[in-house]
Amino acid sequence: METQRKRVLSGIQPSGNLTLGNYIGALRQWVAEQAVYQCYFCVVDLHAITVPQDPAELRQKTREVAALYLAAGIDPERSTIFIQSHVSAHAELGWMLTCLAPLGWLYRMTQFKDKSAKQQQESVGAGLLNYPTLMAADILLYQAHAVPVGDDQRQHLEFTRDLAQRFNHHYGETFVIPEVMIPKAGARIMGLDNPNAKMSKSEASEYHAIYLTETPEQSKKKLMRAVTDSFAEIRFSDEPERAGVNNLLTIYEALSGQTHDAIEAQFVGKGYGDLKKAVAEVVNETLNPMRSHYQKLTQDAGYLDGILASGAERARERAEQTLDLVRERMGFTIPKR
Ligand code: ATP
Ligand code: LTN
Repeated sequence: METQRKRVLSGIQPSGNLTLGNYIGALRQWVAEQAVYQCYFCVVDLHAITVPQDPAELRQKTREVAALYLAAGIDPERSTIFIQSHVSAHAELGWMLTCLAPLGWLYRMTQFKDKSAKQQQESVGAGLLNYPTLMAADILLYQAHAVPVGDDQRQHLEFTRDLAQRFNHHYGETFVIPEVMIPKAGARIMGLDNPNAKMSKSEASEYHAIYLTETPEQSKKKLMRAVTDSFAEIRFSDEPERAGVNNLLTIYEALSGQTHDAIEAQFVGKGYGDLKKAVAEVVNETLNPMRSHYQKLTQDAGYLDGILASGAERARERAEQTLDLVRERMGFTIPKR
């Protein structure tokens, strides 16, 4: 098992079709980090069931997300790709950490407040409250130094750091305290139909999100219909009334790699229609190679299965090592092997 390079871990829930937000906020960074870190990327199916899922669909989405990791450029020779539920240590450490996590910390999580508000209070699942302790287990099992995520996960990372420190304080130095890694441009891509809400894969409305696996025509159509404003002025802005145009500019910035000044200069004297066309072009230029790679992968189920099997094996090796250390620290007997 390699120990020299620093480690990265991240994951995405198989709770719908991956969006441009998932790509810009997470996946794209992961691809770049493979050059520097020893990387672990998992499909977090145990997190997806914190809200109701259809079993057949969950199984299909889990494979789809794993295939998209490959299509986006995660290299299984360099990085470990696996499915969270294939490595039982996640659920085990998740439980141990749940017993250490103060309820007050869990109730304070904004994701819990948002997602539980959408359900009948009496029937909100306990898993939704415990979501962050399972996420902490994902990260701490691999002694990850860095966790690349979008801006919405900042609070969960703070929680993970606090819980790791609490563990180290109670039981002695055990866990690496992980750093959050948030992209400079595009850490929070907004919905095309409502630029004041985060673009999310589990939002059902038709014109909300760009999906990685849709056709270029569908992406273009949605971008051409994106909500803007009546100012007729193309500039970056944090005013809520200009959030639609700002979101389009942010997507353009993240995918073109140009500066704010260069982008604003490029659109002087142009209209929103020109901006939308330019964004659609750069979005499709970025996604099309991934789309064709994904199509090829769907034709070879055996190849994906092989990668997931060897990924789970590598992940288990690292995770079990940490779990033994935790067992030792917490006073469990270590199973004979
Ligand atoms: P759900 O709607 O099911 O909660 P989601 O679309 O928010 O899902 P997650 O699986 O929760 O996606 O997130 C996977 C990764 O993608 C995380 O690192 C998250 O921060 C990032 N991410 C998700 N949405 C966006 C977005 N709109 N902009 C930037 N990053 C995002
Ligand atoms: N909560 C994350 C998904 C997630 C994750 C992780 C991200 C679960 N476990 C570990 C990074 C590291 C989300 O994006 N909603």
